[in-house]
Amino acid sequence: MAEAAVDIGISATPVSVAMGARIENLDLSRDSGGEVIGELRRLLLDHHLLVVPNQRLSALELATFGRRWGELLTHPTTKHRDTDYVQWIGSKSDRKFRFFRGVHPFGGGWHSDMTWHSTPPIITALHAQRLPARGGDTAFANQHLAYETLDEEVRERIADLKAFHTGKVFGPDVEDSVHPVVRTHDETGRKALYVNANFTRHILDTPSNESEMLLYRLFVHSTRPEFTYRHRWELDDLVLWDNRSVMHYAIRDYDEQRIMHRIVVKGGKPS
Ligand SMILES: O=C(O)CCC(=O)C(=O)O
Ligand SMILES: [Fe+2]
Repeated sequence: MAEAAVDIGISATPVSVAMGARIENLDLSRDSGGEVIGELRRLLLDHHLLVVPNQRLSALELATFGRRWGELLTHPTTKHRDTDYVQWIGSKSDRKFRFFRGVHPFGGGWHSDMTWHSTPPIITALHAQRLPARGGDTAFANQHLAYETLDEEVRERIADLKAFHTGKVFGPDVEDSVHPVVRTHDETGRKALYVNANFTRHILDTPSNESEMLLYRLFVHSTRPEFTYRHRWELDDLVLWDNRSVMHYAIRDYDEQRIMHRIVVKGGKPS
């Protein structure tokens, strides 16, 4: 009865040209029945990223919300104290993190989540707990647009290629995987580039210098500003994205503490 009474005329306002929509007037601690989740799923397939502001959810409530979307994965390095299914993403207030040299292992550098996993998460949700006064945005890049705007000749060249992704940045026992360079979204059928500078090391059956040059070319193209949206966080924002469609980059330009809670929803094997 309560569920049927929910008005699911959820309104979604685009947040950029490349992707994303903002959903107002939703309280996910209350409105998370099947119809709401179904509508959010549809919106996520259309927009690839959803910003749902003003969500007050504990870590356990976030995990409960996440389970409505599918099975949750854990992460090797970042477990929340209340549940293994929420990742606690934070840093000590320590200047050495600002403008971190190279790629910071957690979220710095463009990536789709956990592509080193054999069945990487299709959806990630990030919930803002504590934010610096300025900075700490997250950037996103639409990989359907990236794929669709490649030269025809490059699209043909990469059509059947596979790439090796490593999880060893998180520890010697974390798995590695091989995935197609072009991923077909299993729900929309749309193709996307699926390589990233954090975890993709080389292209299979390709001489190493050629593999390196091709990956470099793809990495540069895939993050053109035209494909991006940059999210400026407010406390209690919940942002969900589809890892089959977008890459993201946590921008480490701040000194203060920034804390996020995260859940990741398991997917199938990319194809
Ligand atoms: O902290 C962020 O903004 C994003 C970190 C990240 O890459 C992730 O949560 O998957
Ligand atoms: Fe990430």
